[in-house]
Amino acid sequence: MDGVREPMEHHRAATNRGLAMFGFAGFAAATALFAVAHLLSAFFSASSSPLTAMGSAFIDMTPPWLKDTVIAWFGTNDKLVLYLSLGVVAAVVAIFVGLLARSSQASAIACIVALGIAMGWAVVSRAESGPADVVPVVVGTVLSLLVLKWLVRKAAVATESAADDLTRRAFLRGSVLMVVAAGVAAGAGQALSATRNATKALREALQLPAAKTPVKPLDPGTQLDVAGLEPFITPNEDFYRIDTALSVPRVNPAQWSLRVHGMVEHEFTMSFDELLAADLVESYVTLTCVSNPVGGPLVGTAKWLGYPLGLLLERAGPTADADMVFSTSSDGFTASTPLEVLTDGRMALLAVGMNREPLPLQHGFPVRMVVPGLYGYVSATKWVVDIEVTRFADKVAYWSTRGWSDHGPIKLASRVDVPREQAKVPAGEVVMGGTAWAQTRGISKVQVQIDDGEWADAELGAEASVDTWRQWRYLWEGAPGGEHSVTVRAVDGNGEVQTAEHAPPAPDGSSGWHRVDFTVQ
Ligand SMILES: Nc1nc2c(c(=O)[nH]1)N[C@H]1C(S)=C(S)[C@@H](COP(=O)(O)O)O[C@H]1N2
Ligand SMILES: [Mo]
Repeated sequence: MDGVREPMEHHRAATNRGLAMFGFAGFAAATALFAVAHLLSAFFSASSSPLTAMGSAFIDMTPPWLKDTVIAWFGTNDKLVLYLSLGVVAAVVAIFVGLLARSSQASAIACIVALGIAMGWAVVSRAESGPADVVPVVVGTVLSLLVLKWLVRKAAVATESAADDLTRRAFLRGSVLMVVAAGVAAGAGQALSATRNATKALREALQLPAAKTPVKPLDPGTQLDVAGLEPFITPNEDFYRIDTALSVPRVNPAQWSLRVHGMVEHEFTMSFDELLAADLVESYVTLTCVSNPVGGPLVGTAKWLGYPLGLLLERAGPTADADMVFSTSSDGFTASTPLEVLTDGRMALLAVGMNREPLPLQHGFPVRMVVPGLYGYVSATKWVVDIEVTRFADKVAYWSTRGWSDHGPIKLASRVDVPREQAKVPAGEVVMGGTAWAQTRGISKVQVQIDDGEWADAELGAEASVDTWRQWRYLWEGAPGGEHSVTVRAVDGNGEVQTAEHAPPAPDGSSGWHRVDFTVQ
């Protein structure tokens, strides 16, 4: 009696098969969510993967006795046990949501959205997460909704009474495809995070050599005593970051090398060890972004450790008709730096250290360029791997092909940090302060103007070098109540007065005086 069944039995088998299909649709949707979120998390903080975040949240909520029991039973496999348990719970929930979708898609969608919110919450509540770290969970959740909708439709068709093997196979093919694709995504995410973490660990383990030529200790007078003034040395974690990299390049120092070539007598390639073994120097340099608006924050000062680019080029021996150094980063960014700037004796560096640490990953680990006096886009190539000596007539760098000037000397600028825009300050003595920069020329004077009054000289902080900014302070005694403004302008080491003429950042840097409006109460 093969192939012939009683109608009731047949009905029951079909129902069971239907349940299995809907359950599997839920499972596949959940797999898509975790896998895609895990893949994307490689580009965000480590805890942006929902599995990691939920695991960490779970560990934090576990009572000590349970933690001790798990560790006693499973030893160092405790994390594996945690992930497996989470996986089983997630699978059960996912199957339940799939079954729910059979009778009510709306309830299933509501469940997934609620779970997405819970996972997003687990992610952002981790100490090391920022708001952007929810992106993987959000994308994963949206994707899993689409997968569920798609597979539930297929399952519905396959469980109709008129359904045949063809529709059932279509469902099977679709869901297996989803799970396999999810596996591939999760594996890729795992591999990506592993290289990321490996680079982080390599950086943390790296011991930079001391400078052969240390810079003289900073004069304490470089830092003026004004509450709210940006510090003279910008801490690495507060240093502005500008680059075209969607995800921070991960360069293994052991695999890093710099190729120096082009219009030179001797081409050569340098390894990271060779660079560290060279005579390194230190210097304080203020970096500035060409996109910094008047009064803006895209400027910072660090103590850099590196090898002079002038010596590197001397070793290569540029030919007489070369006039430009074209540097390329591991991710394809390029900058054109005038050759003359790199050989005129200023402290242009192939830098490995920033404020006594290896370069942070987002600031160019393991090697970047730092050139005093030029905006970053024509000089400060991070993750630099290639230096070609060439001519402006022959090559155009990344931002210059997009309308920015191919030369980028930093313009004389000054800024009011205190009082802040729209601040309310008590009457009497108003303390004002800020900073001014004209790298390679230095700052010789800063003046402030209250409302439409006379320009008055501000007090200057000590000068660390002509390549750094210089702080200023001004006390306004007997300030009357009401609305006021302060405008600042600087004079550089050559006696040039900062221009009042307003220019936007494009194409070669902003200009104009910074003015702050505030109220004396
Ligand atoms: N590889 C790479 N290097 C780069 C850039 C970039 O986009 N990619 N941007 C440059 C620009 S425009 C600036 S202002 C500085 C900023 O350096 P920071 O992020 O360390 O402050 O890096 C420069 N170096
Ligand atoms: Mo920049």
